[in-house]
Amino acid sequence: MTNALRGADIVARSLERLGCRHVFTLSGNHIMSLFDAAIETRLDLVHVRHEAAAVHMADAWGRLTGTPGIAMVTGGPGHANAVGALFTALGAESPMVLLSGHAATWELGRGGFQEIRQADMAAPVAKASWTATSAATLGCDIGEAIRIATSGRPGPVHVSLPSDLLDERVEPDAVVWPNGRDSRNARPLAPAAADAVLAAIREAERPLILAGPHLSNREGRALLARLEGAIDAPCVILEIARGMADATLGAFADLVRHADLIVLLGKALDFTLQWAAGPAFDPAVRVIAIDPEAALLERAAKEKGERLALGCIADASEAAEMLIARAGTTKTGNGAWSREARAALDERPAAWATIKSRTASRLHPAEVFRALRPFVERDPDTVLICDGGEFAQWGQSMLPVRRRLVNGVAGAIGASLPFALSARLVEPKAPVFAVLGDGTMGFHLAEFETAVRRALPFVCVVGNDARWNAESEIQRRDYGENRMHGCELLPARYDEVVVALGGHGERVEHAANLPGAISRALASGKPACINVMIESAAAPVIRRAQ
Ligand SMILES: Cc1ncc(C[n+]2csc(CCOP(=O)(O)OP(=O)(O)O)c2C)c(N)n1
Ligand SMILES: [Mg+2]
Repeated sequence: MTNALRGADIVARSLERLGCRHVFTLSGNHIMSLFDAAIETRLDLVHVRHEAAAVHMADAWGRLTGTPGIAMVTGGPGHANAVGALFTALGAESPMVLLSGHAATWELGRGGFQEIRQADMAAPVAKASWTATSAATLGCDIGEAIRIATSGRPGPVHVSLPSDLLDERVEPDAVVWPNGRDSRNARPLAPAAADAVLAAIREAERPLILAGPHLSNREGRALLARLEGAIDAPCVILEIARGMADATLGAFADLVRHADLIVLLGKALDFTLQWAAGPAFDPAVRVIAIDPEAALLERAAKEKGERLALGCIADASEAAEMLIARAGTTKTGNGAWSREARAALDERPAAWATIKSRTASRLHPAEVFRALRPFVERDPDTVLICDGGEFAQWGQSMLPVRRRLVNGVAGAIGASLPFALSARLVEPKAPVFAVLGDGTMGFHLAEFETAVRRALPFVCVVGNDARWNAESEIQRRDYGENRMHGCELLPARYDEVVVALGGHGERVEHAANLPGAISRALASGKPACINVMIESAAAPVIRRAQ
């Protein structure tokens, strides 16, 4: 039995074999065997202060690299804490795997320590969710989880690992190791289907290609830019819960009403696009759906009826490559429409260049992002993270970047600080900025300790208006000025909290002081918080005068 491996060794070595480096984790009884097994591998355990943060970090890793992020948490309450964060990863189509410790198989149904139906709990927020059943095949569980997470429409996968299987010893020749990463099964777009899509685009006068969050990373954006060039039709990513009202997309809402053909390139037909129906659309608009999932094509067929011109099963990126290849040198689209579309997407109100706060010792969000813009533009590898309600929406629309992480279609606030730590692990040099509201700052403030401990510098810019303003705005609009309550906060010294945790912190009350504060935060080389006192401002909405 001397060469026998523990189940925990099989899990750790399988992760290593499949190219995983960092494991975002928080310790707990059920997974201490995995912590022990990691010592014999090159795995780096990045241990954090809340299980949801571990999931958010794996999510950010998945989004930025396209390779699976790995989170590992303990069973029962650790798993329960982690599950909520999967919702964000699911909405963002992020390839990641959550491994949760779990009560021993012999305890199940007997009131075991922290026993709960973990796989059932994670199922609605995961692409797949199961409990491992044998020690010898734990490597296959890991391989299968990674394959599912990275295939088709990427997304989170959960596997629960019962503690007795992790402790069990298996003879080496009985271990079934996972296949390499190449086992990902890509679904190409058939050439004939690509030709049919291109013919429809050629026939249309105002075609619009819409992609989902999966193509929002640097590589996805570059691919869409190539597609736009090859077919001469605008390609747009819908990646946040505000959908067509995303101010990042400029006057998109005014553009979309003129489209006569919408090609969904792996973009789910959902609320973000108002199901391509209603007053925001031309009633005659036709839709083509290209999607890796048959269920989503069926959903599109049900929604659109005869307006669905074509439905094809294919991965979004594979389909984009095939469309580029088949488009060849014959221009497909309509140059004037493409130029008009780009102008609408780039549109920003001229007033944004000069808006100033009307409140003493408070900045307007536009002043904050005018100051931040030159710092963001300095390095093309800069990572921008936007989180929270109204404040960060200004940042999203005012800061042009190739690499950014946003709350996403899930519309869940709170992930930005874990995202920033993970982004720093992905990107060793270029600045990482997190811009977020003061309410949102509270979700994972303790991760500054993780950032200091692991020497992961980034700059967070908090827009401090002492309220959950997105919800205050709803109260003002729907219930009246005199019925606004339950959304106030203190103008707290988040900067001082960060200093206490070992980082750099400053408070800013005047626009003139912000550039200096940003320079000092970057130069500190520490995780930094610039606590900017702002006046509450509703998120920007860009509409052309009708
Ligand atoms: C997990 C989660 N909880 C609650 C909400 C509802 N919500 C959306 S924005 C927001 C307010 C955010 O406040 P803050 O971070 O201070 O940003 P502000 O709107 O004030 O700029 C809230 C509570 C949500 N989207 N996600
Ligand atoms: Mg706020």
